[in-house]
Amino acid sequence: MTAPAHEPAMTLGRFAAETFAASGIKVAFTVPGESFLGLLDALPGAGIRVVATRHEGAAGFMAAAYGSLTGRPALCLVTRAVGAANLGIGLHAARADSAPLVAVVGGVRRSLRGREAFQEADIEGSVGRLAKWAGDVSEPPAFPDALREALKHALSGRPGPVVLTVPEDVFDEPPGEGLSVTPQRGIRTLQPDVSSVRGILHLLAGGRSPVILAGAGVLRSNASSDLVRLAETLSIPVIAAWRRPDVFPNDHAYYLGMTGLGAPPTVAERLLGADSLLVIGCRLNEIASFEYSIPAPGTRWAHVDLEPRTAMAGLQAPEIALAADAGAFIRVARDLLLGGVLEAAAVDARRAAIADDRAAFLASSDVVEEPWEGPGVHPGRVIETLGRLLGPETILTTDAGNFASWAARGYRFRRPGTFLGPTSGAMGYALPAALAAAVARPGRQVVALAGDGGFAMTMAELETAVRERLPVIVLVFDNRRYGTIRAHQEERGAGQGIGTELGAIDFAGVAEALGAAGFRVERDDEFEDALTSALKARRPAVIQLQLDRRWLSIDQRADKPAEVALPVQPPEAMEAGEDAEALEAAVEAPEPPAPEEVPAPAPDGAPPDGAPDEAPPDEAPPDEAPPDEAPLPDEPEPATPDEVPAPDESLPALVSDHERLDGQAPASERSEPVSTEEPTAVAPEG
Ligand SMILES: Cc1ncc(C[n+]2csc(CCOP(=O)(O)OP(=O)(O)O)c2C)c(N)n1
Ligand SMILES: [Mg+2]
Repeated sequence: MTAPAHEPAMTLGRFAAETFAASGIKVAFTVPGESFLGLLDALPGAGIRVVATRHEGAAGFMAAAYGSLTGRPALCLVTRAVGAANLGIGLHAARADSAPLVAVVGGVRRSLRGREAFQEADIEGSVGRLAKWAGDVSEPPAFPDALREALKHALSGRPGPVVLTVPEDVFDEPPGEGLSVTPQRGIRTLQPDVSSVRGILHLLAGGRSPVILAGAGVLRSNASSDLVRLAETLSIPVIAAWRRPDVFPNDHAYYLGMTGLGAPPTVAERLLGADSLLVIGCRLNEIASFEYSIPAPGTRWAHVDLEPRTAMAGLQAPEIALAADAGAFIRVARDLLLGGVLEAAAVDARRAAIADDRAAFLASSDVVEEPWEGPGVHPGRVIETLGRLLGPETILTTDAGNFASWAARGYRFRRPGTFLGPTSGAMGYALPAALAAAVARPGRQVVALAGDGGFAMTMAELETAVRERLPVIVLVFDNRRYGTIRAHQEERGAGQGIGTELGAIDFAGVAEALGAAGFRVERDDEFEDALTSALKARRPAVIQLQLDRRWLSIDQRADKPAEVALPVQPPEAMEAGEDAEALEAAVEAPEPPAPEEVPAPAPDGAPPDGAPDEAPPDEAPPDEAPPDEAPLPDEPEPATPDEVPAPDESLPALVSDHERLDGQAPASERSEPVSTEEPTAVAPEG
């Protein structure tokens, strides 16, 4: 069959565009350059949306955020040394967040290489080193394999950014003989070793004060609801890793807060006091682990991650390191528990302890109690108002900076996939990330939180929002200083503000100039009206919040000494295993927390408000996928029946044949599901 006359000639640029599209890539963020037009111009024809941005750093943030939210890579197209250098911060952000991202750098023409050509540089050996993988195509025949390799690295193992540099003229070359477009695959969901799962369940069941620390891996595998049920089944509370607060419903009675910057003191205390700990889908980086004080020396712990920690650089290795997809682990763990129910007389004690811990967390995470009459707005009251007015589906993004500490402590996330924040701590992230969220989740309200310093770094992207019709709202916490660094200066006793004092910007006016709506808020009682108007406007908007400069962070006002310090010495972890005998008594399945008016978390990945997400979450992978490969992870695959172990009879500490204190048949024999299988209820508190 001959191609229709209007169809453009097949080139390697078009081949690449179609390969990206066939592999599930839907959007490209770019500042165009003359060095990749053969690819750029082919994208719309392949069905890939092109979003032109105002800076490659912002394009990188958008792609990183898109990858974090969806688990699928976006493209980032940039030109030669200048565009690649600007892109660097986005690569670092994606790397830190384990977000898939495919960057293509248009390089100098083949005939000019190595001759100090215009904007020529060793991209692979420079910026490429910020990425998980980088490659450089030298001749057209190498291009298809390089594409395949790039996609594989972006998606396999711990996902991350890849950088492929392609000489400009290669995109215009005809494809080689017999070359056809085929979707490139990620690696199939990594299933856990069942005996290790059993070992981890024993470790948790044997503890007196166990905790689960959950991170992005749980979100990526759409397993938040499963985690809720596992936590309820085991009567174990959950703490979210830094900047992953949406991994567990914050209004659930078992949620005890988020680690890292802005955490109330109860979070570190509870983790340091844990005698057993499951870290799942979390890298345990410096901030998330309170400078590596977690896990405490006395804590027995297990790590479930695509790349679990081994002993390194003075860090302790886990007792059990299990390389597995977080969701697959949780599902296998729950299936093992189906054979019976937790048999521990200590369950009641555990639940009582969780209730106490929850009360302590709530008491220490109040962000509005600080008396304040102005001038300027009270940041905690802003967060409280957001919590009241924004629906549970609203996606929040944040920038780096101390202004974010009020949200970190006081905002309650109720659904998975409703938060994006850079674990790289990169300023300038919030607005581009909000745009990416609006692209990926059309119809969902998106609100970005930024300081005046961070917002000014990427605020030109407001024009991108206007042009692309992405009605995001930005809250600018304006203290006219790099307040975080100023706080560090204060701590060092050098509070003169060298380099940290900034001038005023009329951010509301800037917003208007860029085609967005602008609001200025100087008093607490003005904020609610401004937010309501911005929400109604359905177009990009900036709300400039004037802050008194004395607010340095949630725990530190310049006129008051800091009240919260990281515990240096962990309290003694409770003695583990002392109550092993308690596990011999069977008890009824733990009750889930009482249902209430807050709806249960939506099925993972589904837009609970019915908003049309870009891809339906339940798209099944094609059956014909080869055994070791699967398509890009639109949806993690459910374990097939033969991958799921049968209910396990060999969990003596967890499961017994005398679970029937209430006279019921063993759970595995009932026709009705056991209570742990019932729809999850979410208990509101506070
Ligand atoms: C790209 C980048 N440059 C520098 C820093 C160091 N840094 C961290 S917070 C901060 C100040 C942020 O100022 P602002 O956005 O106004 O928030 P505030 O600290 O005032 O709350 C700086 C400069 C950073 N994290 N990222
Ligand atoms: Mg500031």
